[in-house]
Amino acid sequence: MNRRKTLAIGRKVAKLFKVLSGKERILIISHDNPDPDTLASAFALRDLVMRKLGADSIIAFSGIIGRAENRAMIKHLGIPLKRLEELDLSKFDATVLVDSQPHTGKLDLPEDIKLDVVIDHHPLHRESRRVEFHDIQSRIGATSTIITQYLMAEGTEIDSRIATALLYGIKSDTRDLGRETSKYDVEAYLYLYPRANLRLLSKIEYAEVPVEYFRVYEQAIDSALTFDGVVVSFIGKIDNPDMVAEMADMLIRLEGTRCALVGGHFEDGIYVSVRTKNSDLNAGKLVQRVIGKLGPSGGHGSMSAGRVKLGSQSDKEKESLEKTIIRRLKRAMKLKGVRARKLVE
Ligand SMILES: [Mn+2]
Repeated sequence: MNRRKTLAIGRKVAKLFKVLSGKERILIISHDNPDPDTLASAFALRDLVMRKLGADSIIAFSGIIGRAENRAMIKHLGIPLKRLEELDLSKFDATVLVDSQPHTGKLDLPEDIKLDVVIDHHPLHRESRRVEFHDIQSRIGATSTIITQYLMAEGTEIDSRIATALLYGIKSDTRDLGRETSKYDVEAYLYLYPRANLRLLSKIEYAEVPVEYFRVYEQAIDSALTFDGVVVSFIGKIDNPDMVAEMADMLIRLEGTRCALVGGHFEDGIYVSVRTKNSDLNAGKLVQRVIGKLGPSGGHGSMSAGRVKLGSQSDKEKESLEKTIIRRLKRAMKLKGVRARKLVE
C-alpha cells in the first residue's frame, strides 16, 4: 500500500476503534454456514479488538460448518466459535458483522439485533448505511483483504495463525487470485504469504473428507443435465448446505460451460448455488431471476446462492419446484426449447 492509502486506512481503523471503544464484550457474527473468508475475518478482527481495546470478544455463527477444509481450518488454527442461538445477546455491548450484510440470503439475523459494525465485500445494501461503522467494498475480492489492510495500516506483527487464516480466506474467495480479484487482494496476499504457516495451510486445503462426500459427488454427476453450455444438477438430500457450492464449483469446470446451477435439500429448504464463467453473465442477477420470490438470494459476479423455503410440500411438489427453477434458468439463459441431455450417459 502506498503512503496515502495507508493513512486513509489508518483513519478508518481509528474510526472503527472509536465506535468500539469502551465496549467490554464484543460479539462478532459470521454469515450463516460460514466459509473461510468470514471465519478468517472474524478471527483476525477478534484478535485486533482484544489486543487494541482490551475487549472480550466472541465469534458466533448459525447453520453448519460443512466443508472438510473449513472444519480443518477451525481445528488447525484454533478458531474459537460459539453458536449464535446459544448466546444471550443482551450480554454484549457491541455487535459486528463480517463478510455479509443485514437482510441478505447469506444471513438470518435475530430480529432485535442492533449492529454497530459491518465489514463486507458484497454489493452494498441500503440498510448497511445505517450502521455506525460500515466498510463495504464490493470491488475487493474478500473481506479478509479489507481486514488485512487494517492490519497493514496498524503495522504490528501478525500472529502466524491469523495470517494463515486470512491468506486462506483470500485464496478461497478469489479462487487463488483468479476470480474477482483486485490489486488490493494481490497486495494483501503477498503481505500475508511470508507470515503464514504454509504447512498448516496445506493441511487445511487437502483435508480428509468423509465417504458421504463421494456419494454426493456421484449423485451430482449422475443427476447432471446439460443444456447448450448450461449444467444443472439437483442432488437430493444433503447433510450440509455447502455441498451445493462445492458441486457447482466442480460442474462449472466442464468444457464450454457458461453457467452451472446445483440444488440440494437441506432442512426446510432447497439450497441453490450458481456459478458463471463469462464476465457478461452476472451470477447474482441470474440467481435472483431464478429464485425470484421463492426465497432469499444474492451473490457476486460469478458466484451466487439462494434458498427456496419449503413448507410441508410433498416430494412431488418439491420436484415441481425444481422444475420451476430449471424452467426459469432456461428462460434467463435464452434456452427455450433446448432439450436436456444427461452429462454422463
Ligand atoms: Mn467473502
